[in-house]
Amino acid sequence: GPELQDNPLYYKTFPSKDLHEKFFHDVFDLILKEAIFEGVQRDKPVVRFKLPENLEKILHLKLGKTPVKTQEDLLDLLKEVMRYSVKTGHPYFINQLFSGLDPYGICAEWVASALNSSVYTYEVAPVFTLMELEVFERMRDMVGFPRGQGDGLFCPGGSMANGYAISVARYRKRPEVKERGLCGMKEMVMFVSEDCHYSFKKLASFQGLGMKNVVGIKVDRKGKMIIEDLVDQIEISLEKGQDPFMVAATAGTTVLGAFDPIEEVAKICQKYELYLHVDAAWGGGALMSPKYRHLLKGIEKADSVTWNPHKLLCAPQQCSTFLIKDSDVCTQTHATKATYLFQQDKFYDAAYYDTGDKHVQCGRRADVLKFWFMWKAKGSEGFEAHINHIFGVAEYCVQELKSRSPAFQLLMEEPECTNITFWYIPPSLRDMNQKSDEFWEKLHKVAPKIKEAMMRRGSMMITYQPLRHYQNFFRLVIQSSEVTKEDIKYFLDEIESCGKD
Ligand code: ABU
Repeated sequence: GPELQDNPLYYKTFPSKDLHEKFFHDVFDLILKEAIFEGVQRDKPVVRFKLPENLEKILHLKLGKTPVKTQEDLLDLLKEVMRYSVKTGHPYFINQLFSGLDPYGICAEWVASALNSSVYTYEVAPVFTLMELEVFERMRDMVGFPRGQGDGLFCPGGSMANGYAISVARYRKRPEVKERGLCGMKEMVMFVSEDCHYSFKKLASFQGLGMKNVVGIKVDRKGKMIIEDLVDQIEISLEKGQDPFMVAATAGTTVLGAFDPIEEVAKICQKYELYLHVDAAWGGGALMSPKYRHLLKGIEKADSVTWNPHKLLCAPQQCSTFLIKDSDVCTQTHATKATYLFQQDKFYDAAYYDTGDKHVQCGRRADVLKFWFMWKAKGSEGFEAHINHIFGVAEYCVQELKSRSPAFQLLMEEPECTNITFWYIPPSLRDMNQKSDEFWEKLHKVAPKIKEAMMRRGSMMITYQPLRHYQNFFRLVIQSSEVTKEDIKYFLDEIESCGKD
């Protein structure tokens, strides 16, 4: 092709039909081939793994003063990006709490990128502002807030949504913090399950509350918060003269997929006048299914909820929401009334429709579009069918693991969500005493080795971790409706194959 620098338009930040139209089509074809259709076939690798020092040599990452020569060179760079990136839409990517490739979600994501909106004022993002209002109302209906009332925020990830809960709960208890800060105040304390997401500690630190004021409540065998310990810890905190202000229950813990007993937690919150947040970032999608929504029984009693449609519902990253029963408190907590953006003398109802000031972020992508568009394309009944399918495959996976004993041993015999946790026990360890330290020390090293082997083969990706007193175990996560019972057999066969002594 012609040299880029020879074209007088090469530096322009605006598409030119002459210079860019074919390029757009070429890139689109490339995406369809490498990332959407062919690249995620079962006979193609999930990853072409290279160690960083080798990958650096393959990729053309260095930036310089002059542009590359031609648009063909630019296409080659994108090919490289796609070739060496993990194919998270591949059915054999069961590594994280997101996966799948929703066609409508992805198309909507492209539209959002092309429009390049920032959803802080109605004047800049009229369609997305109204769309957010509709989506939040429907999500609050699903949660069960009375008449779908309240407010909502799209957030850059579930961690930030949990951070909003901390911020709003603190404001509710001590509104003076907004102006004066924490100086001279009693320690404000919150309570979470010991298996909760790490974001609570991070955001408590970020907001000046301190990580030690996030008190971990013991969990039972199933990974659920123990109510008696919650009561004990609240009493201890009061005796110490601290200022308890919030409990965060989890609906679908990150590793075990456990659901805390929200209804019972709500009763304790009512008794001690504590704010109740439910982190349903992972498990929230189950609300779409009448068959599985009982897992979140009592969630309607929460003051606020984190729910990430990019997890169980497979919306493209990122799609994280913070839903709250109180319509005004997000604005009261966060608004600073920047006069250059949120002018109150606009010709429409800016106090209602300019939603940006209730956020901590300023610029904000239109994450709403992908979820709204998916909802239009599937209806709630499509989401219900998706949830029922993935929970069904997860139930099959548990049976398959049981049938492969003693090679596999479940950690959670009856997982509540679609994360299935288990150990693979290689032949050489099968006759050892499972009560001995030596057995567990050896078993701890097995999962990382198998993970390395599968990454180098590119055959699949599944994560492992230790948790509390449990040594390294696998967590298999199903959220893509593309995953089948045959795939489950493949996963277990592949783990056995990588784990041969
Ligand atoms: N924020 C939770 C996601 C991390 C995971 O996939 O385990």
